[in-house]
Amino acid sequence: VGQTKCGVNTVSVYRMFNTFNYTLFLIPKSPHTVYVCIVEHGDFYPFDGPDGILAHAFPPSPGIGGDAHFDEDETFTFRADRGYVLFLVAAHEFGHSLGLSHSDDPGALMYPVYSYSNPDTFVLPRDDVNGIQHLYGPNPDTVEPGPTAPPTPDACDSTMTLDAVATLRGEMLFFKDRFFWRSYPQSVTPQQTLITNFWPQAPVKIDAAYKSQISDTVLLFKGRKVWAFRGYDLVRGYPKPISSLGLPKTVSKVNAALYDVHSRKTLFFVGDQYYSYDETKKTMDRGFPKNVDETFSSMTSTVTAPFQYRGFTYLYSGPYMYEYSMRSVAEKQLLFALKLVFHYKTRFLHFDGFK
Ligand SMILES: [Ca+2]
Ligand SMILES: [Ca+2]
Ligand SMILES: [Zn+2]
Repeated sequence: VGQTKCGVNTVSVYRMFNTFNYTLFLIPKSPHTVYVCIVEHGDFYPFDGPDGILAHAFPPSPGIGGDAHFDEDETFTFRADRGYVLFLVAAHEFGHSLGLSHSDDPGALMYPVYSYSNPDTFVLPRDDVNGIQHLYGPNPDTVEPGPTAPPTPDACDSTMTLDAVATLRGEMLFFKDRFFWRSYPQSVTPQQTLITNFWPQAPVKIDAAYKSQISDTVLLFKGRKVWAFRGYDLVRGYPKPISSLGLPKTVSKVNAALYDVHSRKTLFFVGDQYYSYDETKKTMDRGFPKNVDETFSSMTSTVTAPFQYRGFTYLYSGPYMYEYSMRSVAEKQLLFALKLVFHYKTRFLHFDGFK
């Protein structure tokens, strides 16, 4: 059992885990050395074998206070997306050692459920910075300019622009930054979760997403690349260039993607135009791209996220949503188009309109 020691009373402790070896954490600028304890230990909180509880830590107090213990039955890794990244678990536990309790913000390090983040690009989220500074005050040291603490997007922020929406087995996934909200038709409150909780190999801040009916995969777009996931797994050969879908090489990103259930085509929105892709033939349809407003009247701004629900097509452009009723985009049976300028949140994220 290594001796652990609390008393590291500076927020900058979080910035110092850049170099560590397997069993020993050395915290520079601190007189204390923190040992990771990966052996049987003698407190009254036994571990539970693989998974479940990964580690625990005691809040600051004399004796055992500040100690952090790690379950030796876990597969701890440095940066693999399987098992548990020791850095993330340790940083969470040392948060407890410093006096932080759990957060209900699903983006926070102190959220009680483990989720994978790439440790090489990890930045302490805003909620944790607020928490530790509430206890210890702001960092008195000069902080080198770097990435700022990412906040967790709020579903009730009416100015928010969603990145993408996808429909998956009766659920709707609303993507924003590192997160998506899952909405079930029956649920009132959508659940917010990290994208990497579902798909550890997925990009964040995606451009577009849709569920392919043909290959039973979820496709996520970012820049010139597309990722395909079957279940939780990245399909072999992905990510691929978006040009593999027949998009011209000049297209640097897809703003939005929609599988149109009526025409059974996938629509790719790029700027003020859209393409129609035939997944069965794996070819782009002739006669495209078309101007978006040729089919979706008065949609002259960029479509940022589309989806369909109960025969209606909904197009987000920034924080606004437009509702269209049509039988088929391909047949252009445009029955009527309602230009509904209201915030998406009032109707969809909160599901008021689905009764
Ligand atoms: Ca365990
Ligand atoms: Ca988008
Ligand atoms: Zn915890």
